[in-house]
Amino acid sequence: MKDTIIIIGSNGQIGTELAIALRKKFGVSNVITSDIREPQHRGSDEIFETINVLDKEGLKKLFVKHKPTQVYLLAAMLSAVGEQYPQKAWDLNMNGLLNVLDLCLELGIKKVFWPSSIAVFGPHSPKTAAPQYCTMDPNSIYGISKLAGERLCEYYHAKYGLDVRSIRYPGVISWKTAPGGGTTDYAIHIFFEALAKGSYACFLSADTALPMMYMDDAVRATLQLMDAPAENIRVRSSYNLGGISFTPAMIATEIKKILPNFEMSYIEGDPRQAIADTWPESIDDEYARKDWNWSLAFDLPKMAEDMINNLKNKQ
Ligand code: AKB
Repeated sequence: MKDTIIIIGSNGQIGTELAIALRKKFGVSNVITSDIREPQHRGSDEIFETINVLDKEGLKKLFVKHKPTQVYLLAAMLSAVGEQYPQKAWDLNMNGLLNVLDLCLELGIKKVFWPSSIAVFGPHSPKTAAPQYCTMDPNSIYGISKLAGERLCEYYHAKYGLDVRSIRYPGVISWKTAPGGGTTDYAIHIFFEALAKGSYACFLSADTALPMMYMDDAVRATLQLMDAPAENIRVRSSYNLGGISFTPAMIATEIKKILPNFEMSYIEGDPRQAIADTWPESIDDEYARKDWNWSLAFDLPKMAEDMINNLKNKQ
């Protein structure tokens, strides 16, 4: 049977690039993108639908119209913006997921992708090589909603047999689409400002190490997970994905190797520091490696070089 895919939240940082990759793999007309607003650019043969994931009736009509075999739900409020609007973040992140899971059951849609995050870890989780299973006490509303979402995914799989798959993304770094209000966004802004101004004032301290990943790896991981045979998927909550662990000081050093005049400074007292301080510095992804042959392609130098080359070409 041919696959038809709906991506919800396709205008965002990850959605934009997943849509490109999925259209390449499944064919342009078999991938329907959707978001609460129209995209800025759209190919003439691309199918786009405006949808609010909280409008369950509208979502049902969308699913009935296109009869997807797979749904990718990427609409979410991220960690930094979530702290400004905790109730809205909870509503979007939880009820959006519940709407999709329930409609997939009702309409017989078998396969769902939903992203979790390193934000599910908390102050009592191991700081380094955080394992798949450990203490998890997130204290941002985003992290709390992602952890609850993971439990729902596992529940819908165990109770109803829904083939839900998920990844705990680290901070994802990319140049095509701006990030949407996360704590790890500094690692993207730094490249834009290095090229535009030659300097960057970082809102995290020089030694705050966090797990990060280049978009090419994040997209490849998502497709690999979704392609894996169902019997290989041992984790039905969400897979740890390690990526690269680095600090603002380390990424600044890397950028200086390519742009020697680059200057980095640090701003104290930003609320995103408190969120970052509760997240692990690095993640252990042995389950992803064993279950669906995951391996990372971009290290820090390779990622920095690719980011700068692509951003220069874009200018
Ligand atoms: C954020 O910083 O909120 C996101 C994430 C790590 O999930 N990039």
